[in-house]
Amino acid sequence: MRIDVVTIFPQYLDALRISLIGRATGAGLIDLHVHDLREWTNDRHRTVDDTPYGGGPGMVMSPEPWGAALDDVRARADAAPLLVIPTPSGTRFTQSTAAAWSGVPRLVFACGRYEGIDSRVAQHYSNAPDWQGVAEVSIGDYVLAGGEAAVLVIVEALGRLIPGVLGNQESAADDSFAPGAMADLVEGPVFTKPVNWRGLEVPEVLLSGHHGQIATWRAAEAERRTVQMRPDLLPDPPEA
Ligand code: 6GU
Repeated sequence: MRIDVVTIFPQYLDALRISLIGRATGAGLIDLHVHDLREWTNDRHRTVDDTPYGGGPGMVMSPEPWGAALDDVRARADAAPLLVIPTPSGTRFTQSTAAAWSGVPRLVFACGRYEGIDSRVAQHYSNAPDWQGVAEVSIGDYVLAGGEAAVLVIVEALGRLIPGVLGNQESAADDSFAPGAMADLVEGPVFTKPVNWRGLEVPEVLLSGHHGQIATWRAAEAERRTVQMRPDLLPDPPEA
């Protein structure tokens, strides 16, 4: 998979060069390219924003540098990309979005700052030939200062679902929210050695070697933990 990220803070994305995603990039499973939006400005101050039409606080990112950057980045590989624009006003990015995008050959991320990117950028690329469309997504109901932290989240979530990125030791099959039996449940508690730590014992069943009983216990714990921590995930959620 090829991933391009356009941002005014390229160093913010350095975190993608370490840990699991860094290893996947080193192994050739992810081809990561980070670009500085200001390289597509022409003025002495490398301006990327302007005041909002209609008035109001803050600044809006101008469409011109974005159009120039995205056209250029598009041309650097053959595959038509999906353009992802992280924004608190987007549709929710979920585990199923991550699973779907883990199979997309090419993603381009446009990181907005300030009050966001002029809306015509999303409009233009959603109808542009040589693009697979535009996804405006939010990672949750809070406001970040820019899209960069959201891109770290999104790339880590989808990257670990690319075949070969996780070893067998770290299978994604029984993650919280994984499709199948555990869909819409969070994972239950986990334990390792020692069997007694500060007077707290590991549940007996986990020491029993009874795989059937262990699976039943884990399913019940996932259910219990979901009720306790995430009642909104249950079929009939109580009013928030
Ligand atoms: Cl994707 N971007 C920004 N700036 N804030 C957010 C967000 C994204 N998701 C939640 N808050």
